[in-house]
Amino acid sequence: MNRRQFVASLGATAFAQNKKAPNVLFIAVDDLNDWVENFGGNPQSVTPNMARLGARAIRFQRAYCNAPMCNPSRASLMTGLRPTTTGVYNNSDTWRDGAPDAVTLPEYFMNHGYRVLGCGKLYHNSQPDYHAFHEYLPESHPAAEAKAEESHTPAKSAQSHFDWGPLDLADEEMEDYRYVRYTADVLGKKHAQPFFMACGFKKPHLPWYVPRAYFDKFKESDVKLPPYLENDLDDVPKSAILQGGLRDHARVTKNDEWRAAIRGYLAAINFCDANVGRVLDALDKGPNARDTIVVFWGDHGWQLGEKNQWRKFTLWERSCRAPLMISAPGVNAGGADCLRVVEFVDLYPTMLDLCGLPAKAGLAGKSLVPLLKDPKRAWDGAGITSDGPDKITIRTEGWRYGRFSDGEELYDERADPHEWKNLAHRPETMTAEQKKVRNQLATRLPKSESRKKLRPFEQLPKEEKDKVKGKPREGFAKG
Ligand SMILES: [Ca+2]
Ligand SMILES: [Ca+2]
Repeated sequence: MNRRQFVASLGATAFAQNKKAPNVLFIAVDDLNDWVENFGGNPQSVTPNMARLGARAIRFQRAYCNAPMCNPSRASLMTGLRPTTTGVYNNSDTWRDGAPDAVTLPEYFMNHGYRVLGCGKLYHNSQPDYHAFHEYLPESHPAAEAKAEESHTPAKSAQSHFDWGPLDLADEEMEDYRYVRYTADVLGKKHAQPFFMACGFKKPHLPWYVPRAYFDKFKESDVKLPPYLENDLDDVPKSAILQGGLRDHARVTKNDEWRAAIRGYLAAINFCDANVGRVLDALDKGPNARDTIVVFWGDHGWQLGEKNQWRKFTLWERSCRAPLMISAPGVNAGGADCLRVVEFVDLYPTMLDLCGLPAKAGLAGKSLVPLLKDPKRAWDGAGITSDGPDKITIRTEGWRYGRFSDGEELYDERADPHEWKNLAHRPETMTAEQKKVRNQLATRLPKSESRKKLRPFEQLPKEEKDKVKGKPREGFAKG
């Protein structure tokens, strides 16, 4: 079969009526937790455009990242391999060291006739795997945005990037707008080949500096605090606690800035929502609206004071749950919730299945296409999130079990959605049923956890760094 015939044969399963394989719009959002309309994380969050996408997508309400921070979460999603397999657990790890032979998701699409384009943050800073793209608009912080950030007055609790506040700047001057422009341009054109357009937005990652209009939509005094139990951490293993998160919380509460900080995150999410809306507008108005799959995901959750913790880096629901929506015209009409447990390693096989590409051996996840067709069907899913060897958690529909070097956790999610009562804190008080659940969940964890030492990326010599980064096949885009 020649290449043209091969491309024409793509999409045979899911898109039987269409002649061309479907395009893919792949939207990654940095540090967006479930404070998204229709995901229920915070009813005060304003995300009409994400909701607009949700109205035509299956909204995976129980989607879990496989690592609770940028680099390992994204490396895992893009390679389809678990952190326990690759040993990529930290932001500093050179992820290619852990997965030297992996063909990443964009590269697989490239190898199967797709035109693959990328912009913004798809991988953690400095390790973008450019060679998997025909063209790439790399991350770059506009001078006007940097200047506006400098003249901003820091919050009292500010510490390095942990800060928020309005910028007197137009949306068009913000970094994320560069990615809007590039993506909209691709979506607005007709393409000879099916395309895979990957767009990585950086807000709502810290610092929460966004144009003033977004702050003006939220009043600090109206902000509600998240569900909170003061002595919540008394019954958890010590290594489950993020010490830096405790320090953040002490600063924020001492300075009486809890509401102000939440307002900052809400504003940053609302800004991101506007950008998502612009991309959706470009898709809807352009020639690709009918045959483009949209996949939308946040790379992990975020804590804003729950359990006295801020940021991600922990193995509780707030940190592991992330929004995932898949709109697949022709497969489902969308506008429905899926309550089955899925995890980000499922995305790789799902995308191949949806686009009719040959299945790839050795991937950790399983295709979610059956759930896209019938979101209520039975599904024996589990979300496994790792934060290093001996720090791992597994989530099923009813339970979360965590295993640490210094203890265990078991939460009954139906009775205790905020994970306040660790049933495994005192094993002698566990019921027979709880012990049975714990044992069942423990057997579903990976049998081994990689302890391979990976080189810290920032310490590599320049030529090694450049090799890891690679180059786009046709060069960098300007914008
Ligand atoms: Ca992130
Ligand atoms: Ca507790």
